[in-house]
Amino acid sequence: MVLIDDIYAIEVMDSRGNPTVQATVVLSDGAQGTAICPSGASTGKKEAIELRDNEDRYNGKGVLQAVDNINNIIAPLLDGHNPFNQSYIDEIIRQEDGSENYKNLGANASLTVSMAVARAGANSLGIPLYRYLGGANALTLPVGMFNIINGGEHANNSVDFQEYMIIPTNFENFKEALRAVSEIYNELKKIIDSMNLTTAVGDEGGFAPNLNSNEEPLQLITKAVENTKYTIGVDIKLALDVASSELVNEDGKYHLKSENKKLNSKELVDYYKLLCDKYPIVSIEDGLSEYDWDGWAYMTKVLGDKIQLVGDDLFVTNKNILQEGINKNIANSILIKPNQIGDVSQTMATVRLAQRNGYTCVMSHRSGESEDTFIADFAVALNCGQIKTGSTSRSDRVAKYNRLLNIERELGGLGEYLKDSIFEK
Ligand code: 2PG
Ligand code: MG
Repeated sequence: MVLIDDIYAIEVMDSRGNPTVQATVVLSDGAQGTAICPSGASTGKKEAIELRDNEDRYNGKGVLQAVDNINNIIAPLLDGHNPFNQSYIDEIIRQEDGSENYKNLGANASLTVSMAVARAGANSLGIPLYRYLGGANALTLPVGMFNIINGGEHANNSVDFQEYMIIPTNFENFKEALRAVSEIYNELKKIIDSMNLTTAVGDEGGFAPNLNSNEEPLQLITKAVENTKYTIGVDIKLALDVASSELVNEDGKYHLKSENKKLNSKELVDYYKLLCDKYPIVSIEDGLSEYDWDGWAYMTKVLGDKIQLVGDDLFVTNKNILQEGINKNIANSILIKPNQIGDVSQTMATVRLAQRNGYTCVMSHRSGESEDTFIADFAVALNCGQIKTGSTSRSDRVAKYNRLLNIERELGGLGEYLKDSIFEK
């Protein structure tokens, strides 16, 4: 029987130049799995705890404590256990931590080991990770949400909304969809350049120019699409991640600094309605803050029958919070970020709950990423149907898209690409 033989961790770099955790799991048959933890900037308050050292080195962002927890606590704990029993492995780590949110061992320790165990298991069996995690049913290539203009916490520009994404909805496969996005992305670069604005990119590889309103990115993206052979509203639809928890001030209002506006929930929803009437927006993430559940109920009532309303900071990939949202008719979709909950099997449980209740699932990167492509396989494994992992630039972002290209090739005619059917309401 194959058993866990060794686990070790080190500190490595993430895409923002901050340290993060890498863990390697070695099995008794010699198979190995390595994983690297992502890290968010606009984090939900109820996310599992990312352990940072808060010492001098790396301006407090060191993760030596989390690394140490893996090397000295988790490794001996899992030694000799069956690597193929993922939920049992995760449960052992959770029990040892003893909290609801991995505040003792760190979710950056637990998740990284959890992912590395899954990878080692897949490698031991000689099958791809998506097949290992999803079985024979893992056949769905996700439609991408590509963040091509960055604002909010992900860039130092004047745009308040965090992410402006394009969704290639009218393509036969992932490969052609990706090509369209790349062509539009490069067209957008020309447009921004011609306005004498910077074409430097933000954390997720989208452009981050200073603009005069939160609508202007939509205008520029529309123009970019129109300059290509693709049709806006038919081939390409739009999505926003407002990350609005970051916009709330002490007065309880949403401050849109670029427009000098202070809006209450209803006024902000009215603003979205206006934008949705003018542009082919099919999805809005964190349109209201994680504390504004009354506002969310209103937004779901007003926009929920037409627009995918994604809860990110709102649900933090947490099954119990999602259940509360389902009970209260809040949102109709959930963002899935494994490090918000801290292990692979709890992430899967949240996806199962969402899918059972008709909530769509969007697999997601964090703004701090690495070359790790776990989420690409995970999206296919869970038949999420959607993924967001940045623009078509920066290796930390395209690594995931490149992985999906390879999965698509591997699946051949058996793979399913959902096109826009996923947004039909
Ligand atoms: C988000 C994410 C990813 P962060 O808000 O959806 O795009 O950002 O990782 O900074 O939370
Ligand atoms: Mg978000």
